[in-house]
Amino acid sequence: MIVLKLGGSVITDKNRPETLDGEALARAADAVADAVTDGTENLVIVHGGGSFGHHNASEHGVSTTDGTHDATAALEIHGAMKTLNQFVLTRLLERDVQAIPVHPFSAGHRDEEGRLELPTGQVETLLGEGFVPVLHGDMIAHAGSGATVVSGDELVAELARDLAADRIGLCSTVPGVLDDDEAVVERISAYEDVESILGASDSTDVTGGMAAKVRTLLALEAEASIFGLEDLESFLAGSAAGTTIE
Ligand code: IP8
Repeated sequence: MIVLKLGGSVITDKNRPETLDGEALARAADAVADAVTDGTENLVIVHGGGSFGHHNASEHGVSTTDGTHDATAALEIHGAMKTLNQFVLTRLLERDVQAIPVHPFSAGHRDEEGRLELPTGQVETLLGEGFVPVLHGDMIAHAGSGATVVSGDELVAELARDLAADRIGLCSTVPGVLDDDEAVVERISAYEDVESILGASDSTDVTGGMAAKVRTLLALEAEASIFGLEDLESFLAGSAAGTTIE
């Protein structure tokens, strides 16, 4: 089973609110469609927000930890993410990829400590029936805090753990984890390998910076790759792409 995250900044124009990067999304959809045609099965896609969702969330002061009890605010953020999700689905369906949305707001919740609980039976069943489930960063019910944001990266980690993923791919705006000379680091097997490049601190990095991504991926069983859009095809074909985290 493969979990593929399409970064929000890859498929949207981050400088303009609610604007798609149509070309990048089409390229990503082409790569997925080619992989499916070539026999890739058991693929789950998760996408981030980019210029969708994030500005609504910050307007309402909502984050992964700060919640809202205002349903209108929650629905505005959720609505923006559903709009982007619809664009992603449409591009996939146009290419005969049997994509089905799974909206985390209607599926999971966080407990009082902020831990994410995401039932994955629907994703597993959709995979078993030959569909490609497409999840996205979203709002989520949060015990004691109303509703908070759940990021695509959190969903990737949860899905990979729960469904025992074989491979995880994060398609990003950079070609991998870069060293001080901007060269792609090929392999990371311990955080100490890259601590000097990414920094030792966790605290500034709760919203999905590279350090947080690497730490999360190191903690997972499955092998993970961080790569740019130009490497999506080779990742899906089973080749090494960008930085491999094992
Ligand atoms: O771009 C963001 O998901 P992410 C989701 O993966 C919202 O952090 C609602 C802003």
